[in-house]
Amino acid sequence: MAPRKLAAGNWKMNGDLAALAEIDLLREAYPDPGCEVLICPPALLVHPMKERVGAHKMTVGGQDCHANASGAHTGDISAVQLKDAGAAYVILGHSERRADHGETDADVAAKAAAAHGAGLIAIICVGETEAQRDADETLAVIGAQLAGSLPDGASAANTVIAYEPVWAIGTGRTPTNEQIAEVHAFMREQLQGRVSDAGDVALLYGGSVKPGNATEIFAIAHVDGALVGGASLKAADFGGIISAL
Ligand code: G2H
Repeated sequence: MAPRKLAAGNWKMNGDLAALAEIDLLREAYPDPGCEVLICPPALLVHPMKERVGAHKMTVGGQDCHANASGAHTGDISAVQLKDAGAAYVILGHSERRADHGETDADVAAKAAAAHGAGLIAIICVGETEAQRDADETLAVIGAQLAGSLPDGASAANTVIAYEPVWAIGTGRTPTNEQIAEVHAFMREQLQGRVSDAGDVALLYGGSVKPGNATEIFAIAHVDGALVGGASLKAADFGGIISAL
């Protein structure tokens, strides 16, 4: 098995029912895409989006889940519920959740274990801040986040890792190809010993991926796809990224 090739869209807190028309455009433009295509909309849209996808092989995912399957957790959503609504994936540990909700690596590992238990593929996000990069701490930060966020039982079948430098998210700035290559090779190495099929775990790059830079980024070793925010909201932009992969 080789790593899955995955173009994953993260709509973040954007989109409404009318925005599901973008799914129709993607379906029509890419009846048989050459990679896996995933959209992670706000949780309210997971089920209607899945219905809109219909028989197309595009998949739908969540942007977070609770570590418990059910219970008194007002406002939260469980992995089991996401699965029931039609999700196949869930993004976990995105830097916006780590910053806005104080999520720790241990929280992410617990959520990933819940996702696996529910039959979801967990996309675990890691990434350094600008201050950490400037202090030459990037690999130490990524290594610690990976070690702390991966649950027992992680495998290429149930886990994807996304490298998202915090300073590149939504800023239009991207690391150099060499910087991306260094982190992705390091992540592949770090997975050895933690995951039996480490060579097959898909490693995504995320942070200001656009149609204009996707081809270059996808040519970097150990980049198996992208986690795309702003450019996933419009089918025309996301389509350019799907085509590049
Ligand atoms: C990084 C990415 C999506 P954007 O967060 O996860 O967002 O592509 O807008 O930088």
